[in-house]
Amino acid sequence: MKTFVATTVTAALLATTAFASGNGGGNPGAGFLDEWDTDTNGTVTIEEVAERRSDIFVSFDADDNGILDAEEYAFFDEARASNHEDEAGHGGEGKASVGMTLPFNDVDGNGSVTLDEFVGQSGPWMALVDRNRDGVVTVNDFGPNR
Ligand SMILES: [Ca+2]
Ligand SMILES: [Ca+2]
Ligand SMILES: [Ca+2]
Repeated sequence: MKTFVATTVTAALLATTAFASGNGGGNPGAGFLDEWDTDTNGTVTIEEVAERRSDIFVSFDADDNGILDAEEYAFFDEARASNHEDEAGHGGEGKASVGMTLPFNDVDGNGSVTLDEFVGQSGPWMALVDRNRDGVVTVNDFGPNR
């Protein structure tokens, strides 16, 4: 009887562990939706992206002049690097981080990024991530390439 009980407990523990890891950071796209789906309806729209990008811009524009200069952008790069260390390697999320870089957002190539440039790149950035081209980003745009 003792053996039977021990086996049951072990199986239960294994099941819990499997569920926990399956539900965590290993879910392709989950981290992206956590960050961008502000009304948590499972769909990231261009409006949500534009609004969130504007918030992000403002929080890194340390001197409030409407421009992320190279120095401010360096802080932004650092913040993203520490935030997303655990998410490296998911195809869609890799593209998502490209869309946050200075070269991607500095449309006129003058070395700094204005709020207009940053928010204006919402569409091109979504196009990178929106793999099935339905105009919104959902978990369907992540996961293994098929
Ligand atoms: Ca949404
Ligand atoms: Ca600034
Ligand atoms: Ca610029």
